[in-house]
Amino acid sequence: MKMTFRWFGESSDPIPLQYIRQIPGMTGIMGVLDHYAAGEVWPEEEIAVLIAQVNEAGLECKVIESVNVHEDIKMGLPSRDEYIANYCETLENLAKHGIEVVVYNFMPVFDWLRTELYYENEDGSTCLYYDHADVEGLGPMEIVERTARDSGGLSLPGWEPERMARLEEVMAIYRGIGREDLRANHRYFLEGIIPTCERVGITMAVHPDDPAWDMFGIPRIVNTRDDLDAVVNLVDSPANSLCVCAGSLGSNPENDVPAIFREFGQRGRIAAAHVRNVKWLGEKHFKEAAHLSSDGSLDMQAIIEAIHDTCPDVYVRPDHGRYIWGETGRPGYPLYDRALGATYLQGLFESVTKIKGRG
Ligand SMILES: [Mn+2]
Repeated sequence: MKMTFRWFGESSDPIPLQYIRQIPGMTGIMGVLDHYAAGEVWPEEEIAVLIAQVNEAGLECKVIESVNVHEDIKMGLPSRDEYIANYCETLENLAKHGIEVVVYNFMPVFDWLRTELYYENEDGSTCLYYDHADVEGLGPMEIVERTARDSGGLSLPGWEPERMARLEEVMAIYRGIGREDLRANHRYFLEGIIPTCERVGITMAVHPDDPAWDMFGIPRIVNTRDDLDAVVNLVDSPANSLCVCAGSLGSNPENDVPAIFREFGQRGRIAAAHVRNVKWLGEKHFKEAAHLSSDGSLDMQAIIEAIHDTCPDVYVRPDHGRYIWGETGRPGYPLYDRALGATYLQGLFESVTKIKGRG
């Protein structure tokens, strides 16, 4: 298990690389050039600067999260071919600098979605929180405005302004797109990029939808075990793999998260993993708990044991965290609580390894 940490870059992440390096067992970051809009080519020179910065701090960067997929690709518009060609160019540039895995998602319009970014827990810590009843009374534009307001001016991954600017136009197009159409568009995208991935040695890792159900009547197609099976079958290549996210899949109690890790790990199709906990509060209603099993609803030991048994060398990161000890920053991406998560997950891994031997 290679422990990594999401880092947004020097100009947009308040957490210095040196602090990340000081977390025990931390070997690398999952990096991004977040000032490029979906569809733009990432220039090689800037990728080189990012990798050099990370290496100088004593860390490695083998995983990029995310290279966003342009909405026209998801909608299957004629302009998608141009954006797929750009995507391939970015992949080639990344491969020249040692990138092995690229995480992306195929969520229409909205990336992750929460109804509160700083929900206050009994102990005074805050966490990301979601209550579907809250969403039902609101239109998509109201959710966008509320999320922007609550984030205190910080840019949020997945909520880039250029994506939100076209919201109404895009929502109208999606009303005519069904699940199978969206899956066909996903297949078209993968068929367009996987040959490049195979040639340059990059593995694509799709992140599940978060939360794991349809939003605003628009289908989402990466929610369940069967959805993940469908994705890996769209193009049957190891370069077409998964970023299994415990918290996203775990938002739906019907998903058996440890079993999903075990199955797709055995099938050799997990290229990256996000390991965090959620606490179910009711139907489509949850909060993001601390990583510890007893703080939430997921069995973190079973998840780590599945990773140990089936994909022990995978790139893992603690996913989101709570805000504790007076820290402030980007919603979901604190230093302290993610550091606690990283050490806890490594403790579980060490324990399984000592009991069972190396995977
Ligand atoms: Mn995740």
